[in-house]
Amino acid sequence: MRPRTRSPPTRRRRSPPGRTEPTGASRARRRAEETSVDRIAHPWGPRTPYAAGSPWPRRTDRHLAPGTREEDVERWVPSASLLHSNGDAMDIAVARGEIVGVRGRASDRVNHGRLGPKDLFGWQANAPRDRLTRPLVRERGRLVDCDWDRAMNLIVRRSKELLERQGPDAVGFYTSGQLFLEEYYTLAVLARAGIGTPHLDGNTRLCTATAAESLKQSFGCDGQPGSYTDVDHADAIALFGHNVAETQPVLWMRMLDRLEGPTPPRLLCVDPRPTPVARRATVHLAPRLGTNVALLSALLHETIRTGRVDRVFVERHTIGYEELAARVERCTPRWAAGICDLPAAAIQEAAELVGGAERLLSTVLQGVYQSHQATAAAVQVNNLHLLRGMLGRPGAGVLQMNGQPTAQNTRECGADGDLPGFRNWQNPRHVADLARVWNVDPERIPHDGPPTHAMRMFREAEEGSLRMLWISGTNPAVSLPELERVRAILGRDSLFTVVQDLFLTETAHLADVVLPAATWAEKRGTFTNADRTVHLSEKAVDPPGEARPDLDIFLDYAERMGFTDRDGAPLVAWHDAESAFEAWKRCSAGRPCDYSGLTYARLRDGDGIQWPCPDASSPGTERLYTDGFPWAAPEVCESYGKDLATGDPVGPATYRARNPHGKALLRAADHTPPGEDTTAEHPLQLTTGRTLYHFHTRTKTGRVPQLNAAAPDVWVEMSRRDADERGLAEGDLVDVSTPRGSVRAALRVTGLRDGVVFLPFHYGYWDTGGAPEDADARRAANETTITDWDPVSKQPLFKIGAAQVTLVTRAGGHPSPAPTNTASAPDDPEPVPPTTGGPAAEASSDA
Ligand SMILES: Nc1nc2c(c(=O)[nH]1)N[C@H]1C(S)=C(S)[C@@H](COP(=O)(O)OP(=O)(O)OC[C@H]3O[C@@H](n4cnc5c(=O)[nH]c(N)nc54)[C@H](O)[C@@H]3O)O[C@H]1N2
Ligand SMILES: Nc1nc2c(c(=O)[nH]1)N[C@H]1C(S)=C(S)[C@@H](COP(=O)(O)OP(=O)(O)OC[C@H]3O[C@@H](n4cnc5c(=O)[nH]c(N)nc54)[C@H](O)[C@@H]3O)O[C@H]1N2
Ligand SMILES: [Mo]
Repeated sequence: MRPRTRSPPTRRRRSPPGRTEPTGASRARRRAEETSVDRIAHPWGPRTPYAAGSPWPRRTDRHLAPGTREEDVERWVPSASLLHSNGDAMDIAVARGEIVGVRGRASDRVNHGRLGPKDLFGWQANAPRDRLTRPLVRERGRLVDCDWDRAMNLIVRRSKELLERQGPDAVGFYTSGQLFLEEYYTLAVLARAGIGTPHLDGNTRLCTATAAESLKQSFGCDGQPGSYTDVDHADAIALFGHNVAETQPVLWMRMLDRLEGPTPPRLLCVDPRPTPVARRATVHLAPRLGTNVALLSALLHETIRTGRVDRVFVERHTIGYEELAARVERCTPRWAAGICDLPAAAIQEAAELVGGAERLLSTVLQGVYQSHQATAAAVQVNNLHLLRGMLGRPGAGVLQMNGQPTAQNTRECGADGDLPGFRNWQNPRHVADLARVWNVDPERIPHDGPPTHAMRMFREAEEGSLRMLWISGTNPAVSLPELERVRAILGRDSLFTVVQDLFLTETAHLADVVLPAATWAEKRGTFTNADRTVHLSEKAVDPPGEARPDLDIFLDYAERMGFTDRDGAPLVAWHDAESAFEAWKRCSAGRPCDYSGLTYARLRDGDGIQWPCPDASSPGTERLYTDGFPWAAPEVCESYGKDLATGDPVGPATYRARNPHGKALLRAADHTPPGEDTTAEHPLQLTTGRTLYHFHTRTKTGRVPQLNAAAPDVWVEMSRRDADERGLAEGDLVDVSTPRGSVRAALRVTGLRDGVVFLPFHYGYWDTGGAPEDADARRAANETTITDWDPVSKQPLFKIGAAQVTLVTRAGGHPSPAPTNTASAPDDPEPVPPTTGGPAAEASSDA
């Protein structure tokens, strides 16, 4: 029997008196009793089982600061989660001008009231303590305080100098997946039509560039086909390289509630680690790293061999079947078994699970996206759904997941290198249309080659042609691969760096100018989650000191630079979040991501709404592709496609000839081995990723007591066999080394795949003050990762590399600091105390 997640022990308590609820209806639904749960020990809270096709029950989660009573809350301010891509709707509790807690919004389509641990506790990171409150500039090698005028004038002077001396190519912008839509759009306009630079990208390049790319390759355009409500209907759910339990915990709660209800779906998990998803899976495959294409080719082979292709759908809606069928013909389960190092029978079982499904939901994330054949593999998942006609109806959907909360907006607004509104840079009519929206000459918008991707921008900075880099909402000195190189680039005298952040991060330490930004809850704006749901996030409290919303900073820069349109009027003609949103609506009108029907008023008064929403009467669009693939039409499509092996763009003429009527594209690819394979010197495969309790480089979650205590320091995971072979035991301090560098970490022995080691990438140097030059202090996973990327999406390969692990000192009985109730659970629980949060981590749920 597979272990079932035990219901957490709960404490009954009476509902507090005087609680304010938004509507009479939710008051009526309120239970007399609430349960209180330690949400560090029991991250997913109590279960509310439900059956296929019935609505997911509501459950309102809340957490208030110790000593704060419900009646102390003066205002509940609407927002949504900002520490992952799920977009869980929540209200922020405010008292005496401070945030004092949060609660989930029960009426919202996304979460029906639930919140994950990062959202229940993460708001504490806003508190001023060590927030940046004034701009800083570098003087004689040191960062010193200054006022906004001086900092902005310095940036403006440098920008103008560079534009004059070298032209727009000297200036680059590297932004985020964590700002708001209004901010990205403003940045895209000023970078593209103001400066006129091709160098604008987001950290979304490291994150879900492959999600966007795979959608373009298969459907001609970005846009998530599926909806979270597909979980309510699916009879099979397949997760490819996606640890949803830890990275979108509320989406996992929805799956758990189906699993615990009548008619549970069958679950396929493809992941080398024993994640909470793997533990609940009907079939768990733990393949050799970097073999996703081989495995998926075998699943496609079996789909065809067993006659499970939906011939009518394929004929009517797709092109490329013959080529795909020919390509996977030899990809039998036995063939894939050799490459993936899995039993052929297990692959066959997985093929049965997806092939026998009538309502299949698949999700894809970093185990696929951060690998050497990222796009080729992600596209095979789309192929599986196209072959089986599993799109556009309840339960049949693909979620090419996002990771960051606002990554969808980075993409839509064109702050990720693409043109805003999913316009096609190779289509002159799309460029002309954008020029019309902006009232500029089309030639002013750079479009004569593919947009510069982030890895390329850093290369140009290294070579000295990029002379100014403005970094907003990202911490590349911890999150980019091969950190020694990244530090050297950011520290170059020839590069003028501006860093716009909340804290003095590892990256800010290397900057020439540091701008203090306001963040979530301190500013207003909208953002869109992984299933296209748009939420409005209102300002709840004032930012600390002189910190300003990113939008204000960008508007200020545009004004000081004097950017104008072709009539001499201001290029950026808006002045606040709502007017920026209205400007974006005009840019999105008629495009697939159409926001025309949304307004701040509508989003404020109701719950999240999914785009496209073309007019005021539209309720939004739950699923895309309910009847064909209109956005793949040559005149509409965002991309004419790329060669899946080389990434070379396909030209418009070829696309038009191949796909004149705009059908979905079945795209074939061959498995190729990863560039860096294991050797005698580096005999282990290294992968990196996340844990439930931390977000990225921990600038927020590292400052939250409940979250930090659950995973306070770096560790490395290894299987029992590999540990025994090296004479290593739980807690031993080891060096994990690759040809790039090494990390010192405490060993956790787990049930992960033999031959693989895993490092969490969250731990940098800001809170230890350690210097990476010192072997003892080196703890950022990216000291070890390689500068290389998927040829199609240009996403770096954080999940593939070769490493060795060697003993530094014995633990002497001290276990590693890794959590015990996640993928890092020890294979032998005996010597390791369980992860708990205690009274400070109690949160209530009204179910
Ligand atoms: N708690 C938490 N949640 C987050 C974030 C966070 O930092 N912390 N970040 C957010 C962001 S930006 C992102 S992008 C998402 C990422 O969310 P996920 O993609 O779910 O997270 P990862 O841990 O990066 O990787 C997922 C899994 O890929 C597996 N994997 C590694 N190599 C392979 C392989 O070769 N094949 C397959 N099939 N699987 C492999 C790993 O074992 C791992 O369990 O999470 C979002 N949510
Ligand atoms: N080895 C390895 N490396 C990885 C990954 C991996 O799996 N393994 N995953 C990659 C992925 S998927 C991602 S998304 C990246 C994440 O990498 P980063 O983006 O570098 O990580 P964060 O820590 O989220 O950095 C965001 C920064 O923005 C700041 N910030 C937060 N809110 C705001 C705001 O409103 N305004 C401004 N101006 N700043 C703000 C935060 O303080 C923080 O410094 O890491 C990538 N790197
Ligand atoms: Mo990400």
